Order: sequence, then C-alpha cells, then structure tokens
Amino acid sequence: MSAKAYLSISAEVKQALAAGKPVVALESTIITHGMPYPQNLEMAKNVEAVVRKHGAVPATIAIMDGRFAVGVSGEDLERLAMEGGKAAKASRRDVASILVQGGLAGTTVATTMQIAALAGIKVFATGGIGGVHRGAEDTFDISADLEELSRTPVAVVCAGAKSILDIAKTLEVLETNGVPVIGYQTNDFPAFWARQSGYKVDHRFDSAEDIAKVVALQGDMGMGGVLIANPIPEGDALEASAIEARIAEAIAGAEKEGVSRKALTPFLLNRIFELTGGKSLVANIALVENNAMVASKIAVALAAMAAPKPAVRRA
Ligand code: PSU
Ligand code: MN
Repeated sequence: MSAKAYLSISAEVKQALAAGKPVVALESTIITHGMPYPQNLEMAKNVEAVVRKHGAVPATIAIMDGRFAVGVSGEDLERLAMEGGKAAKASRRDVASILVQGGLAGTTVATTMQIAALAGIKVFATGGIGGVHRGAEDTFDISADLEELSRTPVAVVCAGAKSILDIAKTLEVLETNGVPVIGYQTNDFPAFWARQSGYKVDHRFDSAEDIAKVVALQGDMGMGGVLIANPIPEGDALEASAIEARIAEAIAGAEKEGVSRKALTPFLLNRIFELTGGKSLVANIALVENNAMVASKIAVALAAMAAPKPAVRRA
C-alpha cells in the first residue's frame, strides 16, 4: 500500500488545496506532549482561528487511528488533546509502525513536514523546532527535525529553538544540512521564550512576499525546506536570565531522573512550566499564535504567486 493511501484530508483542506488557496499546516506533538490539557486544546483552536483570520485554511496534522489525518478538528482534536502524553510521539522512524498498528500519535515537526509534503501543503507553523540538545557530544541527541528540514520542501515558521537546546550547535547542524535560516523582521535568531539567542540569522526579510519568493525558489531548486525564525512578541517574552536558571534546573532534574531520548523534550517543557509557575506556557501559546500569523501571510503570498495571471484583453 502506498503511503498516500493512508492520507485522510478533511473536506475543507482538500477543497482549498484543489483551488490553490493558502493552507497552513500545524503540528500536534505540541498538543499531545508539549502542553497540558485543557490549555493544549484551547491553543490548538486559537491557532486555527488566527490562521483563518489571516486568510488561510488551517490543517492540523496528526496520526489518527492509523491514518495520516490532515485537518484534524472538532471531536478528533478534543480526543487528541485529552489523550495527551498517552498518545504516541511520532518521529520519522515511528511513522510506518504506528500506521500499521492503527495508532494515535502527535506528529513532531519532522513528521508533520513529511505528511504536509505528502498532502501538498507548503507552509507550516510550529512553536520551536527540535535541535541539538546540550551535552549532545556525549548523548548524540540531535532532533530528526534538523535532517527533515534539509530534504522536505516545506517552509517552517518557528520562534527559533528553545534554549533548553544548544543553539550554537543547532545552527551549525542546520548549516551543514544546507537549511536556510531566515529572520522575519529580525537579524537575531530568537530563543523561543526570548527574542534573542545571541546568534544571527543568515538572511533577514521584512515582508512575507519576499519570504514566499525564497520558499518558491528553494522548492524549485529541489533543495528542501526553509526555516523562518519569528521572534516572540515583545510583550510576551520572558526575561532571558530568569528562564536560563529554570532551564538549568530542569536539565539537572532530567539527568538525575535518567530521562533521555524522545521523553527528554516533553519532560523539560513540563518541568519549566512548573518552575515558572505556568509563565512559560503563556509565552509558548503567544509565540505559536504569532507564528501562525506569519505562516498565513507567507501562504497567502505563495498562493498569489502561483495563481494564474488574469488574461490581458486587447482594446
Ligand atoms: N516545541 C514546542 N513544543 C513541542 C515541540 C517543540 O514548543 O512540543 C515538539 C515538536 O513537535 C518538535 C519536537 O518536533 O518537540 C522535538 O522533539 P525531539 O527533541 O525529541 O526531536
Ligand atoms: Mn531527541
């Protein structure tokens, strides 16, 4: 059976794609493993509303009952949010097995990119991408997101990489993989809860139209994805030094409890949520919504570029 035979695209998303309308993919590990219930459900619904408000159709992607579900909403979205960490976290290597098992899974950035590409969606909004974990020189823990960006032609809008990661090494691997890192209205690569990481982006663009041109060219050259870094809004950012201490505490906790591999990112996010008294979650939700807005603008610009030009009539 071909992978495409496992695709279940909602009627709304299918129609939008057929008509060349802008569509924005949204991931679901952030729903199942990134946030507690019910804030995860609320976030997922709000993000969809943001996408609609900016003229695109949202397509939340997950694996539901052994199918690639594109455009998860209503009761299915509720089920996914309530299942939370009891659902699987589907990374690249898990996908085929979960399909065969008929399982339910949140899809990571890597897997959501794969499914978006299969469905023909070119733009995707998330919170922060996975990256190179601190201490990776010992653990080798490098997210599959970085490899996926190098090969799958989907533009990913994120708020940078979480400072639970080693940002310098994450940027190095992105460079090795040939992934363009574009700043949207910024020269600085953002650090998720903070607007700056201390590192620069490769190229800055101030308009969604210009970014759409980069995305189209990158696709045309068969060069894989584009990473668009969009800093958290000023008013929602957490103070870098305050969050840094909490991150160190969370990482020490993970080491003490022996948490590693795919459980590590969810563990750290949850610990930081507890240690900041929920402030990290409020910021996380704000930055995802902000990314959904920028992704929608890029999707709208891409659709306008692809639309056939009206025929010029002679007088
Ligand atoms: N960023 C968030 N919350 C998340 C994630 C990223 O704010 O839950 C998820 C994404 O789905 C990302 C995954 O792809 O964590 C990375 O996991 P890992 O580090 O195991 O590759
Ligand atoms: Mn990992």
